[in-house]
Amino acid sequence: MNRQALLSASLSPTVSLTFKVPWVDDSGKVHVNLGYRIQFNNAIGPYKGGLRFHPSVNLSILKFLGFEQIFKNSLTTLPMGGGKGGSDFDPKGKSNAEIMRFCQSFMLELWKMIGPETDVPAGDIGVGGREIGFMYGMYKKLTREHTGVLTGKGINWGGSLIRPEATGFGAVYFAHEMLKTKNQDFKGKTVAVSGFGNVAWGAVQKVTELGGKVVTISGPDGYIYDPDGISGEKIHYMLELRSSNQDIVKPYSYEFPNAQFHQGKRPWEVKCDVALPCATQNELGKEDALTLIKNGVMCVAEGANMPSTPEAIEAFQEHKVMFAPGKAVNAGGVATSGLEMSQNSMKLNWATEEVDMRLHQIMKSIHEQCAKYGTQPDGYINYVKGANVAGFLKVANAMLDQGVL
Ligand code: NDP
Ligand code: 2IT
Repeated sequence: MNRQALLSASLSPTVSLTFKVPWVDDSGKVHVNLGYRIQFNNAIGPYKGGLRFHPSVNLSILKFLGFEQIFKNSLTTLPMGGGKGGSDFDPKGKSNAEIMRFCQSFMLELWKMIGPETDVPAGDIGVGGREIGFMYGMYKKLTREHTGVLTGKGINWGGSLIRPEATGFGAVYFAHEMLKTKNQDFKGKTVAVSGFGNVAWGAVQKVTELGGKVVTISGPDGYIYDPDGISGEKIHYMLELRSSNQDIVKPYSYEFPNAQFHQGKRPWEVKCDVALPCATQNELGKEDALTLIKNGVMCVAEGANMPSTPEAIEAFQEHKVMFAPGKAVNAGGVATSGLEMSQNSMKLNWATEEVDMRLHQIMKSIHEQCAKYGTQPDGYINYVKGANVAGFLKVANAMLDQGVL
């Protein structure tokens, strides 16, 4: 069989569906958004990946996210293929009832192509526990089945403990493994985090637990610099800000007067030892990378999907700064989704300690795989190469085993 032809055929998704999502707002006005689901590759398990609700969503963005998801899911060591989906719907400023009507309408189309052994969507930007609940309710009504078709479910109806924190916790476990290669840890380290969503929140919490000081968070309006560190009640306040559906971080600086708000700026100008971009794609460019390097950053670990531009990654690698890509660093989210699927199949719930222990173990194993395939003769670990090679090999071998499909 021509291996190259078979593998290059896989550069296109198996299925790429676009559908309309009509919904009615609280004033009775009808809106129509576009919904998408991309089923990219199911060589090693059912299609698996998040749903993103954000006005910037289009097929092109979902295709790159779905492609990355294939290799991320392979790295987790769990049997999950790659997919992604979402809508250009903007949840910002919408009422609870509007979000519910939108999610129900979205699922009225999506349900036909998903299932616990076929395709298992989850959350991403703009999709958290509330949205998963509304979509799950509609799926259940349409199919008359209570199954593990979505992950990120509520803890009382099939969800897993630790899933909300998992991406951020996993990212910090991975960064900790990176630091360990230099006989270092988080104690006493200054850490810059971007974003203030689901991933950023878990990362801030875990860095603080491990003895580091997080000094920044950010939103699309700018970033907060808090020299006293973002911990304790401040993390709870960050969650409150997030649940207000406003997507601005400025109010943090009114609540905690030592904190400064930097309008329209990114956190990468702050002096830090570790940088964790946790907001969105292309949020860290070459100039940001050079500023971080000048200020002595030693480790950059991507909590978000593709937040660093290719030029920024090149700069980190040229200067031998430890840099690891999202597909390795943020794989703890989907890995814990995989653990949720296992619990659903067995119809039981693991305790917090058990899920956290498994997550920690998976992140260590991903780090080992990256080091195995990415360590250069001079000892520098090229985590981008390591993650790509390790993730790809498993999928490619499975595809070759299964033939032309
Ligand atoms: P959330 O929706 O919880 O938070 C993302 C937040 O970042 C939004 O409030 C968004 O605001 C904000 N944001 C968008 N652009 C910027 C920007 N340029 N600067 C600062 N903030 C910005 O999403 P998540 O935390 O779930 O996702 C964050 C990233 O992590 C994404 O790249 C996602 O794909 C990735 N990820 C998420 C996983 C998960 O389990 N949730 C798993 C693995 C990766 P606004 O809406 O106004 O733009
Ligand atoms: O980008 C990602 O890995 C996610 N949004 C989580 C996907 C999942 O299926 O849990």
